[in-house]
Amino acid sequence: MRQYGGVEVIAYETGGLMLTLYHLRISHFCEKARWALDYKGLEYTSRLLTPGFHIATARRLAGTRSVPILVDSDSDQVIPDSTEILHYLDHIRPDPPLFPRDAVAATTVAEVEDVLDSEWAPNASAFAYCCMIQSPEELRQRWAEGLRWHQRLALGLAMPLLVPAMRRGRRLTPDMMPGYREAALAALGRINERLATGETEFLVGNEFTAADLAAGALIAPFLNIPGSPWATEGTVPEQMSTFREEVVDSAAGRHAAAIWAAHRH
Ligand SMILES: N[C@@H](CCC(=O)N[C@@H](CS)C(=O)NCC(=O)O)C(=O)O
Repeated sequence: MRQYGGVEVIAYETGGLMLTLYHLRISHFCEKARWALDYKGLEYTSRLLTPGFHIATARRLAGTRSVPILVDSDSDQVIPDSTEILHYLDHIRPDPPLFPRDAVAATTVAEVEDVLDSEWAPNASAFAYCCMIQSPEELRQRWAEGLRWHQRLALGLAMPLLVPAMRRGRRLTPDMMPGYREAALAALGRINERLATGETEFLVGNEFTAADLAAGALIAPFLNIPGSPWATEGTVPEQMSTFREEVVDSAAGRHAAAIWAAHRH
């Protein structure tokens, strides 16, 4: 058994690969990595982390503060960042590809993925957290899903510190919401434009690529898809339901829903 930054990595051997994914359940960036691993048919050990405490694990493993992080104990590689993970998986399991072999198409995929990663996802997430953080107990319940008893206990104890730290650190205050919303919808508009000019069901070319996977994973949290980690029953704050409606009614939202239905098994 090998050690990474003091953390024991217990991995199953799968065709010579020993992969462990450190992730959070309701994180859309983590969904990108989970989906890519499933798409490649790769088995992996799942290390579900406790929100808040995941930052310390990320620091120990990769010197970063965010997840997902993939550890390949076969090659002693630690890969932080969802996009890097997708590239790494293409490297170790080329088929089916996530990035086209054609260089021009691969550049376009990377550009579309970047709009989703850097413009849509952080703003949409900040907007959603501005809403959720107004009800810390509901947020705790959502975060607690899938965690083990000691993780739930730690989360419950940490919540009174976590909530104000997130409000300050990630600027999750009501006055910031219009800016996050506008930036997220502008990014969505760029994806809509791309879909309007496309001739196939995919964002780039006529094959499923990392661009479609990123759209599916990063937009799905706003589509309330039954069975997804983000499905909620009951009412959500009005600002959130209006935002969700705009996403659901957009070409990008419809694309993400179709991609999820067809490709997220
Ligand atoms: N660019 C990174 C972003 C990952 C990210 O923002 N992860 C969030 C969870 S959704 C996180 O761990 N945030 C902790 C922090 O940044 O403090 C990726 O693609 O993996």
